Amino acid sequence: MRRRHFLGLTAAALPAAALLRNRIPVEAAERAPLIIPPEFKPNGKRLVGKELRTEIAPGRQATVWTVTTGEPRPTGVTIRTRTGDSASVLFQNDLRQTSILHWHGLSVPEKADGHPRLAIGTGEQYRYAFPVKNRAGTYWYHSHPHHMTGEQVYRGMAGLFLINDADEDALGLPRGAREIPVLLGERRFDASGEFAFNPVMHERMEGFFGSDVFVNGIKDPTHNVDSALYRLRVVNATPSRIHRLGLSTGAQMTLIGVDGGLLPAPIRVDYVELGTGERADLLVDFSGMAVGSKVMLKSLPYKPPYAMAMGMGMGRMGAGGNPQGTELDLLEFVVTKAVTERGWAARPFPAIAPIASATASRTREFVMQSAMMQHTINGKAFEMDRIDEVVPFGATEIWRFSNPSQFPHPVHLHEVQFQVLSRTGGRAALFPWEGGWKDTVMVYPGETVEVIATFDQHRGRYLMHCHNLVHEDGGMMMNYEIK
Ligand SMILES: [Cu+2]
Repeated sequence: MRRRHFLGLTAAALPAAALLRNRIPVEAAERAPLIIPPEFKPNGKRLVGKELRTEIAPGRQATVWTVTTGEPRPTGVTIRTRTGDSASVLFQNDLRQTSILHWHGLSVPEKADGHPRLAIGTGEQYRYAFPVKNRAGTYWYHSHPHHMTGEQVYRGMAGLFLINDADEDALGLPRGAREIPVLLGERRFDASGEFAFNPVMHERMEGFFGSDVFVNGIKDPTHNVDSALYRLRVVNATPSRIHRLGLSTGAQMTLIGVDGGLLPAPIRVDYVELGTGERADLLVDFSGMAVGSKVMLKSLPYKPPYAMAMGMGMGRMGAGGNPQGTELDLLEFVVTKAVTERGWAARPFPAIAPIASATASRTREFVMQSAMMQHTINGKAFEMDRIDEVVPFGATEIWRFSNPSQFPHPVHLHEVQFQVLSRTGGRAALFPWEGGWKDTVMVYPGETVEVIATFDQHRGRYLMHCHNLVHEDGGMMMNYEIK
């Protein structure tokens, strides 16, 4: 009672202007046209990591660090290729920091994986060449230098890496203008209108959160659509946010794929939760909607599991941005053209054979801990040249991640796609967006999650780490070698 009374008084004491500012309806806000980044085949193309000024909204410029073939754009170019093709890319680092690109979700030779020890200096170049082994899916790339991944990805060093294959072609999924990349980011502004990245003490533990939503580098975007079925390739490229993606209309979406490509069958969902690094391949249906209809892709509100422990008061002192679980408008769709088409008919999706637990030669345990201003795996912070685990080439193993900390950890493995076997503690369930092949899995406080993978594509040194970029840069990362 006392607490409720206190909160009531506080609200009443807020200046009227502050209350009003929080109640501006979506319609009143000016939204910027979404940009669709240009697509390139990885056939020797030079990609430059570069600091440049570009429009992030009509009439509003800001400095971004991004990956470009030359033109100033607010987000990285999209790479598109096919399974079985070969990829070659020349990365040129024109940033004022060391950098290197990692192809998130791809199985590539050690030299092409973008391990932080391979980071190059300003003005240097790095040549990547690898066969495209992965099946069709929504993969992505981002920079991966040690201690600076958070800031670089936050400032724009990321883009989509799309792979198509014959199995996927046969499904007749929406394509061309009906296929939309949705790279989710967020920023805060400093007094001069530039992006600020300055995590305070609490944010070095929980994570860094923006005050403004960006999609494909555009702040608060809108996109015109036909009254038809669309495919959204959603990548959570925020530093730390767990998005609960849903539609403002309450309509269901069809989840067709996750990190490592198509699910064994489409699933109707009310929402999909994506931690940093995770992807969702979604069908959203605007058919039958009248011209002028608006649909918002939202981050639906939820209660983060650690809110009770940290509180919203003293614990967040000095922190900014929208707290985890805040309701956010991400991307507005406006139906501007009525079309009548035969609807998409779901055909059988390619099957995925489960990896049997019995085929695992061993189980490894990993304790993902954030405590006393440190982020560790099995009590150790990352060291560039220490090999923490050695996996025999060809082995199938179960990796068990437990989280005794107060903060969620989206755990990512380089090189392999895995299957999620179980979750005990916490939410104690697996979710529709955790089927099929995954490379990043969310481990909430109190949870233990088991995944199974076969390490049979390349030998060499790879990484396992938390993909909350603040945790990763803070040391929650380890080397493993496939030998
Ligand atoms: Cu983490």
